[in-house]
Amino acid sequence: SIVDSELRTGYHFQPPKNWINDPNAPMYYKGWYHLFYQYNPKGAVWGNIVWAHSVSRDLINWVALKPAIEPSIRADKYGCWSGSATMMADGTPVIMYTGVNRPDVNYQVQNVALPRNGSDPLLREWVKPGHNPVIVPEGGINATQFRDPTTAWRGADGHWRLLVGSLAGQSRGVAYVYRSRDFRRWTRAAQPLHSAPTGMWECPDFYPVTADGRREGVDTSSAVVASARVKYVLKNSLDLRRYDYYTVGTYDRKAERYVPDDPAGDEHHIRYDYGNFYASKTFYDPAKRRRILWGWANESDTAADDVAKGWAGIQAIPRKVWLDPSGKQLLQWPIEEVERLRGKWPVILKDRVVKPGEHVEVTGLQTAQADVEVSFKVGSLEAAERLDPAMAYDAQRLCSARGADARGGVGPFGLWVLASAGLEEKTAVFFRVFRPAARGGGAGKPVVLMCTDPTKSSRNPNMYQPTFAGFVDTDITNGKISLRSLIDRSVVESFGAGGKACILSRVYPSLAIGKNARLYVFNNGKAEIKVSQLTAWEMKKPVMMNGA
Ligand code: DQQ
Repeated sequence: SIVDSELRTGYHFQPPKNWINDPNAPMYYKGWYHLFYQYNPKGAVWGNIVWAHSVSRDLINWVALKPAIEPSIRADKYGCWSGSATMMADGTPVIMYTGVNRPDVNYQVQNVALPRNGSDPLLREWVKPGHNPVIVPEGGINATQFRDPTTAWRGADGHWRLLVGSLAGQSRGVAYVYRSRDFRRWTRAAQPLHSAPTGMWECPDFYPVTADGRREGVDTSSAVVASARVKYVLKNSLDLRRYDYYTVGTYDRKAERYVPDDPAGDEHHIRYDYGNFYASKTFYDPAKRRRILWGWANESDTAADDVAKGWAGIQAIPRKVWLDPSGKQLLQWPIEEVERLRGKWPVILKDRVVKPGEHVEVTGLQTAQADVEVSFKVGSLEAAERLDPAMAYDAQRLCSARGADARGGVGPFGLWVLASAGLEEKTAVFFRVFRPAARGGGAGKPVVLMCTDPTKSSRNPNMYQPTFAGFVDTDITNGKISLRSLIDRSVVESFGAGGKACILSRVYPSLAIGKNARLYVFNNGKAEIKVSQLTAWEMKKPVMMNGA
């Protein structure tokens, strides 16, 4: 079993001990970023859930405060589950969260909590008004699958609207709309905002994005949202599959319904992240006019090891999100503040050819805790393998069937991170390029697959080491593609093609830890590739203080 302290993350958000899950109610208030999250004060497994609370000036260095919301009223006696914050017109935040109010079944209601003192920028104390719960399951709603209220938005009529995730019948994921004039009395709209046959929708998120190619974020309740230059994103966390998928579409305000642009969007399952990333939530940051995404990454170690380590769960590095110019998907990039943790002297590799079968070590720095950016240039796409039409929609299967060590045509090429000296241990983050499956003889653009293969990441037995993969919607005909990996001891968070596809993976090396972790560029394809530039920085530890 693995209990090495070298596996605790260095710069990802993590409390000193115990279990954490979903990020809750992220917000910016009077110069401080607030992060709440699901937390078990009593151990490293899920249970006894309260809202832990941390604050930061820069989303990187954190001060832990005492839990903000704990079971204390009838309507949340058995758990304070996920929820969101909304800024009232006067600038004070309100939190809406799910309370579990029965010990025998997880009967769920929605409650509000208000700051005791709005002039405290740290918002240390939260009070629960006596009129809780404010939303209860009625009209045939499944009371045990009814949770995770979103940030509310205000319509032109001045009324608030928010979503609650649910399950209708056996298998329909639903986002119910509730309306209120005063954030106290809520009425459900006759029709849900949207639904799809995907199973329970946990942690819905619904927000506007600018549709004119700018990276600026849009506030959920801003006046701009009524303009044509805004699109909407609806994200849901699929309880059954444990991943977050989203669609891009339009919000029909009159009908109070959301319509995805791609009618098959709910089946295609574009994901924020093709790895370990769940129950995420965005918020609008007025300080830097951007939308930021927070997601939770669970351990993929055994529960017994979690208990032995005394901790479980991390938050991914916050990502800025904006709409790709194609309008079809989002782009994601680690918030710029994380770059302040980079050491002064990066190691740089320039114009280095990596021949078929070759690997090149990047030396001169510690890489257990590092940030690596690479731009690759593929010599020729001639050698690209033909995509098996049977696999054309299943990145995961394609990647598991042909792991990083399987010789390919164009690729696999990419990085081996957290690698041991003898390469007994390594986590591969890579690309593989295919010729499109011949359909009607037309030659479409090459298909780019991005994968993380952790099957060799640890010599320890009995680990859950799923291969993760996604297609990257990028044009590689000029041979160019980029990769960035945030490596942090037991997490590898990677961004392909400038944030078109992301994969977060948890790994637990036993040899490739601390100073013994190495970094390589590898090429297991037939085509030569060139590293046009690789820049690798050691990452410093941020300040994680206890201010409780
Ligand atoms: N986690 C919370 C729920 C949510 C789930 C409970 C998602 O509110 O649906 O800890 O991870």
